[in-house]
Amino acid sequence: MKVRRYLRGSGRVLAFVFIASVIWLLFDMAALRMSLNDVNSQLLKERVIRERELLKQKPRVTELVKGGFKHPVQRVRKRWDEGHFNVYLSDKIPVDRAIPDTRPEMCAQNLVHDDLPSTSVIFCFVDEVWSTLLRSVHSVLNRSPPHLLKEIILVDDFSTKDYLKEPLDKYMSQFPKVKIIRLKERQGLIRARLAGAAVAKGEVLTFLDSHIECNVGWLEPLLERVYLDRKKVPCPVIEVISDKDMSYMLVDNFQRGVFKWPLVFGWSALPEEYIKKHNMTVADPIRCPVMAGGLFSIDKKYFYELGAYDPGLDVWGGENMEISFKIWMCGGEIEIIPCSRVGHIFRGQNPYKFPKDRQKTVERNLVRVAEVWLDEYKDLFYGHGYHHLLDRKAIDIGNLTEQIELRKRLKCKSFKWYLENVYPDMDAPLAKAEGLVCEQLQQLVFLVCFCLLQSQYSASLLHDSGFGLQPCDNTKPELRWFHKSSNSALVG
Ligand SMILES: *[C@@H]1O[C@H](CO)[C@@H](O)[C@H](O)[C@H]1NC(C)=O
Ligand SMILES: *[C@@H]1O[C@H](CO)[C@@H](O)[C@H](O)[C@H]1NC(C)=O
Ligand SMILES: [Mn+2]
Repeated sequence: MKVRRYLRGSGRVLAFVFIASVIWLLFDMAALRMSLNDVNSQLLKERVIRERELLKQKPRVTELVKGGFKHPVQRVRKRWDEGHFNVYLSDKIPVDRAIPDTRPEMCAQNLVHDDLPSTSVIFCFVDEVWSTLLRSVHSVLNRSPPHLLKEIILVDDFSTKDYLKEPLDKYMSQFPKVKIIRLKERQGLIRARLAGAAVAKGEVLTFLDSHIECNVGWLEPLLERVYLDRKKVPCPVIEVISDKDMSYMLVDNFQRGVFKWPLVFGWSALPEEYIKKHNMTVADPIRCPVMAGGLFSIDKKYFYELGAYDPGLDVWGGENMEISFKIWMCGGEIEIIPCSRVGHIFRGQNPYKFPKDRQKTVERNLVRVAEVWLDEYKDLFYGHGYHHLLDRKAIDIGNLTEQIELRKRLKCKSFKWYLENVYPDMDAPLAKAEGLVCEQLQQLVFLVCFCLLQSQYSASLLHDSGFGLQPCDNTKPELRWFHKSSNSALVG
């Protein structure tokens, strides 16, 4: 009896000790885990800061796509050309991987209306890499509130890869929201988007590139802006997925899309004074003179009111200029929404074939944009080395009547208004060249009229000295002027 009681007693003690140590162990593990989390988030933060520093030193995107190739792995190299990024690595990474939530801190607390419009997400692709296409789709499925995501429309612009046919149909059939449209011949990005928009059922169209990853909470802030004003066209911040190691990298704050002559898209930070004057925080929407073009949301009805894209534009190029000028000049606004973030693989070059001569197609598109939207400023466009495009016998830009009518019908404002109100820090000198040789004027602020006439031109224009001055006239090859900041030679 005594022994048993003793045993029971010691059993109790043992049990107590056991339970106590289990509790202690659990406590210890929790503490360890917390500190690990701390270390992890600290590491992430440090990495993000380091990457931000790195990016600051570099021009935003160019350096990233130029940088040397460092993986000596044969297999990586072999598969690089399939997409002009690390396809081998991309195939190894889960299609629904986690990425760091890079939003400014206050974004997570932002409230949105509970009756936001729904959206159709439209991906256009041609011969996209399997794993990146899937990762793009999964990121939308996983990080969009289901009630706001009406559907995902995949527009296959006549891809040649077999895996994008039945295997893609089969894979996507497990997601009722995903629809696939196949174009019968290669149409190019612009017409592929129009084909996607034509079947979209959501109230808002959201266009995305097919090698992206949407970040946490990417959709709500975009739809909130459209909800507040249907003429707002919000774009997410485009972050960088490294083409070499697929890591997700931050970009600088306060970046917006701009253009330089002759209508070349680029990024530039908001001027410091502007940020101060408007008390802007890193989470505030940023007015954006030109959208990059790949990623944006737009009210569907408004998109069609604006005439969608000029259907005369071909394949790719200039369409972001066209829709940007159209939106701003015809009463809308383009914004970059820092609380909405989407990573994008910037590739060194397009992996797929351009159906026509790439340079010629883009130039032709830009001429259409310049002729319809730039008013008197189109001289600046041509003056920056595009003078050869004035020769309408050499380049057929198509019929502009409908686009010009559209601009009248929508009562759109002038390009001068756009420059003054939307992009006031742009250099756009409207010093109309009047036959003055003004070579001594430095910089790009003034137009240089260079219409020195030499003796091969009609003698009546010449003075005794063998050269003469004439008002510049862009319609005559010998009297065209060139912009001094342009890289092209001053003599045409
Ligand atoms: C910015 O903040 C200052 C003080 O914090 C205030 O006086 C000023 O009115 C604000 N400006 C704007 C445009 O909100
Ligand atoms: C251009 O299009 C308009 C209307 O679409 C048409 O009336 C006009 O004849 C066309 N011009 C040419 C040169 O084809
Ligand atoms: Mn892209």
